[in-house]
Amino acid sequence: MDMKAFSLEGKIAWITGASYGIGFAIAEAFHAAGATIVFNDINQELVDRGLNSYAEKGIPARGYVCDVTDEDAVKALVKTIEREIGVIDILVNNAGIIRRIPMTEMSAAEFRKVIDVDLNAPFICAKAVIPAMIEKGHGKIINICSMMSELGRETVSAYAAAKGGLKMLTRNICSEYGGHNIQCNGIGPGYIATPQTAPLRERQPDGSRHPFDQFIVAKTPAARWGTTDDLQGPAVFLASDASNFVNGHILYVDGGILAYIGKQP
Ligand code: NAP
Ligand code: GCO
Repeated sequence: MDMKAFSLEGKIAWITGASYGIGFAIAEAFHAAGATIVFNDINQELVDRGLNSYAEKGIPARGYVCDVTDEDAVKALVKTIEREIGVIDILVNNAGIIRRIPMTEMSAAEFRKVIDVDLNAPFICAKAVIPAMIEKGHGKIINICSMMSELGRETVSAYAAAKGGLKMLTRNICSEYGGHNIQCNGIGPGYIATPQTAPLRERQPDGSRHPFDQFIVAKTPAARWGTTDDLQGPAVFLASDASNFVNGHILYVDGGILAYIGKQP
């Protein structure tokens, strides 16, 4: 096999919400594999923070302010990227939010907000890049799903509904555009140590570990939280020609959580 199939040399990758965390780690890996990195985030402060972090790693990334729920802004950004850099070969729908609120206490507005960022926005971004991908003859779309694409738990009804929907949007983009040599797959991270999950790992006042932290380690056959680095290899694979016949698949990168019934009490 020609290992160049894993290379992203000459590809342009747009990773949404990639100033830090999972998106940043994926961008870092794409750069190492040869891609040109473009990212956006919700405000200038985050974009500047991202640009500094990329510069520190020697990655010449281009960063833009864009709210991915705003269809006009997304369309304008895609046009700008096409004009200033070139046609996007790889889109990673990474931007996301979570609200941990018991369902009966959650307002419809709060529920809608999560659906808007975690489900409607990937639709908006994918829709904006697909026409040029069709014209170019290929494209890769990677949707960042979740354990909550498969599982539920207390307080995350909106997030689970959105990430479950994102799994099916992934399969539908594959179904609708696979014939144009566009592969749309998902990555389902397990519990990854990022600011998003920091509240679940906070030390207790007596210095002991958060009960949820202990629960997750017990529920994960790998017996640890994931790191953002754990997602890099899978992301490069799904962005590269090595996965050209993988389509509509959700690759769970979870240390085995979904395979495991849990420890007998
Ligand atoms: P994150 O806090 O979810 O980072 C996502 C980034 O997206 C942040 O910079 C965020 O800005 C930005 N963002 C939010 N709304 C946006 C919008 N409307 N337009 C543009 N950007 C927006 O951190 P993460 O943990 O790295 O998560 C990345 C993705 O992985 C998310 O989709 C998340 O649901 C998913 N995920 C995370 C885990 C985990 O364990 N950490 C596991 C599975 C899946 P702000 O900082 O202002 O919010
Ligand atoms: C939670 C977590 C999650 C994770 C992740 C799991 O409160 O249960 O925040 O939902 O972030 O998406 O894959």
